Amino acid sequence: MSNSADAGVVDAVVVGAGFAGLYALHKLRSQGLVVRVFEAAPEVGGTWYFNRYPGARCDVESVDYSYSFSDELEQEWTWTEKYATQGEILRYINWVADKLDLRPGITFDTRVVSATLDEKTLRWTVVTDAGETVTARFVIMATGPLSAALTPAFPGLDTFAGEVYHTAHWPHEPVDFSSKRVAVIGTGSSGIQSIPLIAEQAEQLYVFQRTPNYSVPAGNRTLTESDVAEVKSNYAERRAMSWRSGGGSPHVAHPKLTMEATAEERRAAFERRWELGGVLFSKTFSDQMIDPVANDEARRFYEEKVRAVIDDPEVADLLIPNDHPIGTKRICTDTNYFQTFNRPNVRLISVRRTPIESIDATGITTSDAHYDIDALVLATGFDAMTGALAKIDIVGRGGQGLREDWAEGPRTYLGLGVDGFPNLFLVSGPGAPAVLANMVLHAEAHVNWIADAITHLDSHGHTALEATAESVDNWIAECNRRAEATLFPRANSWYMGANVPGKPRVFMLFIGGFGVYLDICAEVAAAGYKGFQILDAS
Ligand code: N01
Repeated sequence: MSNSADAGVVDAVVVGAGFAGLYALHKLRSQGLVVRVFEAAPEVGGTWYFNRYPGARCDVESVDYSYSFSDELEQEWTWTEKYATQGEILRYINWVADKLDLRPGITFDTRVVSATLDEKTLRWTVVTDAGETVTARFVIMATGPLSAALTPAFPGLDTFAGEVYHTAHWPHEPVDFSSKRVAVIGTGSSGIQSIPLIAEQAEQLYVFQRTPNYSVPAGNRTLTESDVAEVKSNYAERRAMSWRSGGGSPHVAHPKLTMEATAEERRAAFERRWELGGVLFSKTFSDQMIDPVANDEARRFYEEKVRAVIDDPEVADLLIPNDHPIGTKRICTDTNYFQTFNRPNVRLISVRRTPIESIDATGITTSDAHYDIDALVLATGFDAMTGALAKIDIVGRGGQGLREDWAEGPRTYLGLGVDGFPNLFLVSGPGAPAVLANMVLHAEAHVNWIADAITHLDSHGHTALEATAESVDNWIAECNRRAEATLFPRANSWYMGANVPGKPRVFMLFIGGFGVYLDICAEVAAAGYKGFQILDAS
């Protein structure tokens, strides 16, 4: 049988051709499996294909947010900036896809609509929106934790006569906001990255903020030849540190706890992290996300820095969060975000004070005003972690749907397997560190684990692996126990499902650290896939 994008009976179906899906194709194919990948977009790239809004960059350093499995890839590709733009990351992904000849295994412009288990054969029947049916022994969901964009149900949104853009579905042709009155709704990472650039173009920009967010300057810069040479000569060491770290990047917290350090040491440590830039500020000290006193030290340093760059103290009051500890929502990574509010053409509107009531043909009406606009940008986020999976009818044992199974919150073992769904594997699913870690390394780790599990099954003549209900229950309890020991549950974050009306409030991630998590996964495998049943088709 050919290992191409037209086989109807395959070993594995992979859903998604982002970082995770592409690596899954490469890895499983190199183990001799026949693999089909389905991708909704016309091209590879996943999140980096869709999120092409102005200012879109990754908040993990480029040299770390790249595949580690091939020395050749590491040595041949040269990143140009500390934090890569969406465009550069997409070029990298395309380059890898070409180099590894991945495209022939991918069916583009095609969504998987259902995956149904045959309990007797333990094979899956996968159906696409093109009407194609494929059967596979393994289904690998590389659908991404942040791929189901969320558009709030603002009354009248569909009557707006101007242009509407969602940051996660940005057009491919350039959008010109010059001479336009523009509104941005949402001040998460996507809003905070795009607002400064839209402000430079627009005649007038209205920023509608519901919850202020913590954002630390990226400190982005061009990488010099010597920067690149140093990374390339030490890549193995850099990766080794990343694999052992809390978040998949080669940075370690200060050796002391926050309040064990002297005031000078503390300040110097915060300064160093501020210079490093972005999201890593939440890991300056190891107790920062556990101890409220430690967290408040970081928050006060943060507030001082941010107030210093905002001209109007009342605007600063609105922009500085006061409802959640710093880092309990992902810290945003910006370039000139707060300075943007010093511009005469930018106005901040607090949706908490004056809620959006409706949208009409001409603009946005809040409880106290109407704003005439020509263009509307929705930077309103995602139905994270579960949204993309919920769009697919995944039907396991006894006709049980995954959506129904997860009605009270996602249930997984290790974020990899689900009871009742043998040989269905999630990549970076709920219950894994996922978005708390470097997603490229995380995807590699998951795919490697899945590939090893397949080898184990094959070498022992077995058909399938299925998490037991008990191991799922225990893993959820473990994730909850670890989350409750931290400050994370104090925020109404998308980690908790809090941004989607009606979504169950559960902390959806494993918070014990990337290195610790990888050890647990390795122990499970070494113990003969402890917590999984090993099954044979009847
Ligand atoms: O989405 P978000 P995002 N009325 O959910 C607001 C990754 N990412 O796309 O906070 C008014 O964070 C909402 O308000 P509130 C990264 O992991 C990474 O920005 O719910 N406002 C919030 O302000 C990130 O965390 C990068 O009160 C409404 C905003 O919309 C994740 O993706 C770049 C509203 C949504 O913010 C998500 O980021 C971009 C309503 N009805 C994204 N509904 C980098 O690597 C929602 N909002 C740098």
